[in-house]
Amino acid sequence: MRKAVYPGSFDPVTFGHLDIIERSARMSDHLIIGVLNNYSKTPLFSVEERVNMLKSLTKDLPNVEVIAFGGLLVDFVRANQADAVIRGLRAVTDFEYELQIAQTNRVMAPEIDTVFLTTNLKYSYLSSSIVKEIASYGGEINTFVPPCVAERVMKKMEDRMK
Ligand code: COD
Repeated sequence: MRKAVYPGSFDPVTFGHLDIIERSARMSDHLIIGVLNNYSKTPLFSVEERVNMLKSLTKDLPNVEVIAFGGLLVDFVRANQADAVIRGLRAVTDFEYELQIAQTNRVMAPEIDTVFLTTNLKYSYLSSSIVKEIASYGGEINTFVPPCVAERVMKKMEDRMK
């Protein structure tokens, strides 16, 4: 792939996301991580915080760029002249949702293909929501996210209790 976009909420980024990022960076000349600025949801981290965490975690991958986006994914992909969207698949439950989004995007932008990477088995159960759920009860999350992310998640949870 020449230029690919890996979009997501990354609230927060997990080892599952990072595994997909490393693998897709190896498969593309240039990889853009598109971080959704979703005005209808209240994320744990602001879009700036999510972008900064991803920038710091991918600083050693020279062909990776991190950019926030709002609006339609296909518009973002077109604006950046990318030719493919990367998505991760964990289980059959992901498949139906992902297929619907991929088909819809393809109707809106036939020139853009979606490429699915299957999860690393180690992270097949892992999601940002699970990480937040565990952290909200004070559980240990270092197995699921890098230390710098774990620290920030725990700090957010503490601030919420105040
Ligand atoms: N292993 C492998 N892959 C994983 C793992 C894991 N453990 N965890 C997550 N992933 C994958 C997900 O399957 C997904 O492909 C990607 O990583 C990002 O995951 P999330 O949860 O951070 O991000 P999502 O799924 O909430 O992102 C949704 C989008 C931002 C892509 C979507 O809402 C979007 O495109 N919004 C813009 C509006 C639009 O264009 N909508 C589509 C029209 S139908």
